[in-house]
This record gives sequence, structure tokens and C-alpha cells, in this order.
Amino acid sequence: MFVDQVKIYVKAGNGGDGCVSFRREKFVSQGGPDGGDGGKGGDVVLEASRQLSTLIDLRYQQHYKLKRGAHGSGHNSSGKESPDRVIPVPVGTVVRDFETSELIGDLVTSGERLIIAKGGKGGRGNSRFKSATNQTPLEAEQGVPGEEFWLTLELKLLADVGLVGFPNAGKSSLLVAMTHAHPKIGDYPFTTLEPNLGVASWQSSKGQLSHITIADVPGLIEGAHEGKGLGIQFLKHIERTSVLLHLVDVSEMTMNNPVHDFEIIREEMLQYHPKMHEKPFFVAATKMDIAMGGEKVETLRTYCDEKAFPFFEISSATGLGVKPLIRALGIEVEKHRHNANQALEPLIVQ
Ligand SMILES: Nc1nc2c(ncn2[C@@H]2O[C@H](COP(=O)(O)OP(=O)(O)OP(=O)(O)O)[C@@H](O)[C@H]2O)c(=O)[nH]1
Ligand SMILES: [Mg+2]
Repeated sequence: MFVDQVKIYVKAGNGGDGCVSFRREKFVSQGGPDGGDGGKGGDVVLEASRQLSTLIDLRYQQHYKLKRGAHGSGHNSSGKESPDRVIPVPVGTVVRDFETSELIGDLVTSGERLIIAKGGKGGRGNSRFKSATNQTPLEAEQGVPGEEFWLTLELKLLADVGLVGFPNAGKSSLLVAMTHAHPKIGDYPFTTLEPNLGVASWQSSKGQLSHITIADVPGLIEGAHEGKGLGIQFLKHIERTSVLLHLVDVSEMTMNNPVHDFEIIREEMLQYHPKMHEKPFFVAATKMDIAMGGEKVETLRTYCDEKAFPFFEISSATGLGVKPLIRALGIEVEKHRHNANQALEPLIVQ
């Protein structure tokens, strides 16, 4: 199961208490103070891992409460620190405070770590309080409590290109034609229920092989922002992309108006987040092998030409136009990569 949002409770370890103790030796009646410090409490740490693609493990384990550091003891013995707890999460996990929604961190590279709750310091033992005027201190500190929070973890996949369009537009088929991914393909709407990622390669003009990551997401329909179809929440998985690719079915198998289809998808993107309209995008007419007379493709091409939208004609079935499209996407991605990866600030719903 693909899980892209979870709420977890974390409590770092408390610090151990400092100790009050005095040295006792055979011929020394009044030994000095020798109470040791308490040990530090463990931190709760998130670590981004490429091995994970969902937050499902955290749905099964929601609470992470760490042990306190050991208390200090006599003979100036410090208490042992309690171990940190490292929780692996998928790359692309965004962490927010559950109560305030404040951004705490965003794990975008494999191996990156984020301390989300700091363990408390151990308290000082009484030997630390000895002074010229106080040779027998009776005080020691208590350990500091570890931090505790309720957090929201949200996975927002990282990809260069996002495929968008109506159900059945041919998004997953194009992902297969461009990459080695194996998404489910079907001649019924909403075949794709979870995002799929694939990597496409292209040769730059200097002969170098470059790669772009492509995300295929479920189809959108009119009113998706009001919850129709599968809704628009999965668009979070393409909000960090640098370029969008709109797929529009121009085959003669359906009665759709391609321009109308395209405009509906644009509107749904706007409803998801206005910043989605700031992303560069291409339009691709799909299923050209069964576009017959080409009336629909003609309508779409004329519209895109008028608006100066970059326009492509492709067939995932025959491979027509796929390679030039990858290349054009690759060049566009390279131009815009610098502003990718950013997760969008959530919109405040009035
Ligand atoms: N002839 C032809 N059929 C295609 C082409 N691309 C996709 N199809 C067919 O169109 C149907 C839908 O394709 P998908 O790739 O599953 O479409 P999708 O956009 O991923 O659909 P959802 O996951 O439901 O949103 C399938 O029956 C595909 O075989 C194409 O280039 N030519
Ligand atoms: Mg699909």
C-alpha cells in the first residue's frame, strides 16, 4: 500500500539525574563529593532512504518514545547516554509540526538526517558544585526532559517531469515508452491509483548521457478539486517537478474535445496551487497511431500554436515522437532544475 501522509508522536529521551554522593574511605572521615552526572537522553532522528517509497511503516508504528539517560552515581560515575533512534523515511519526506503546520525539515537527498526531537541533557552531580565555600554540596541537578512533538510527515516525490491529463490519456503508457518502469495500463479510467516513477535517458548535444525522472500520477477530471474522481491530493507528487507534460488524447476512439480537456486540467492544477501555473509545460497529443483523419489533433495544434505552447505529437504504441519529446523535456528540465525540489507552502483554506 502506498501511504504518503502520516502523523507520528516523538519523545526524545530525558536526561538522567545528577547524583549526590560523598566519598567514603577507611581512614577519611569526611570524603569529598563524588556524585556523577546523568547521561544525555537519545535524539529522535529521521534519515532519508532510497530503499523506501512509502511512509507505510510509520502508519504501523506511530509512537516513538525513547528511554532516558542513566542517572549519575557515586565515584564520579556518569550515567550512560541513551541511544538515538533513527527512523528511515523515503526521500522527499516533508516534516511539519502537527499543531502549527510549521515546516521543520525536508529530506531531499538519500542519507540526509534530521534531528526532530533533541534528547535532554543529563543533570550535573554534586561533585560539580564543590567550591571553596561549599565543600559538601548537597545539590545535584535533575536531567532535562527530552523534546516531544506530534508531527505530520508527508511524502512529496521528487521528479523532473510530471505527467498530467485525463484518465486514459495515455500517461502510464508513455511512462513505459520512455522508461523502464512497469506501471499498470488499462483501457478503463483510473487505472493508476498511486504515482509511478521512471527514469528516461537522453543524449545531450555534447554526446553526454543525461537522465530525467518522470512521475506518472492518477488521472484528473473536471471537479477533481472538489473531490471528484480521485481528487487532486496526489498532485503533491508532481509539485516539485520542474516541467509538466500535459497529455491529451486525440484518438478518434473517444468523443472528447481536446482543447476543452486541456483547459480543464489546467484549471484543476490552478485549484491545487496557483504556483502550478508558473511551471513550464509542454502539450502532447497522444495515440497518434489511431488519430485517423486528424481533426482533433488539428484543433489542438492550432490552439497551441496560437498560444505559443510547445506542442508534440506522439504514439506510445509505435514510439512515434517519443525520443524527440524526451530530448526536449531534458533540455527544458536542465533550464529549470534550479527551482525544482521545492515543496509548495500549503494554501490556507479560509
Ligand atoms: N493505440 C494506442 N493506444 C494507446 C496509446 N497510449 C495508450 N493507449 C491505450 O489507452 C488506454 C489508457 O492508457 P493508460 O496509459 O493506462 O492511460 P492513463 O492516462 O495512464 O490512464 P489512468 O491511469 O486511468 O489515468 C490503454 O488501453 C492503452 O493501451 C497509444 O499511443 N496508442
Ligand atoms: Mg495510468
